[in-house]
Amino acid sequence: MKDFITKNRSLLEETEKLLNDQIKLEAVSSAIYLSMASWCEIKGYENSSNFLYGHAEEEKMHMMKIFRYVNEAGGHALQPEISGVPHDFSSLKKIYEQILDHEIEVTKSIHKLVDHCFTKKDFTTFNFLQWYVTEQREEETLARRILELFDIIGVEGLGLWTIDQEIGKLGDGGASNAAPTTAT
Ligand code: OFO
Repeated sequence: MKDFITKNRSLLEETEKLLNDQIKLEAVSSAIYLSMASWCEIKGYENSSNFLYGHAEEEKMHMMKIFRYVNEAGGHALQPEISGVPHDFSSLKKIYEQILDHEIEVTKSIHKLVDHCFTKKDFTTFNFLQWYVTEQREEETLARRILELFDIIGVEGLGLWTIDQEIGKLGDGGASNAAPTTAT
């Protein structure tokens, strides 16, 4: 009976593999942001630290949303192996530059998945992924807004302190707006 259930499903193996790759990428995002939060905390950038702790939670939620979807669709969600997470960062600005670069990579990966689902006519997964398309646009915009603070305020004198204060006004990285999992 179980064999019948696992063999009869709409989710293609190729799509399941790509979704598991995305699960890993979201887990990597969460791990990197947690590491960045810790670095900010020990360097005294309290607001950036809180922002990044929130962002790490948000990425975990992104991962779990796909994780649950894969199993609900009859696949097998795989707990990813994570290694090589950096612990040292050269400056606060470098952290946010890395975040923007990383989010652009995540956007490309989501777009690749969306394109794949459209080509394979898997409109269920295509529809599920639309939330991520919107989320990535928001995350890239947020990283850009933060980097603009460095240009507008400058890092001299009280600059870095002021930038960190402004980042504190941006919230918790979105964790409080966390979307529910796929279960309704
Ligand atoms: Fe999951 O959005 Fe950032 O990485």
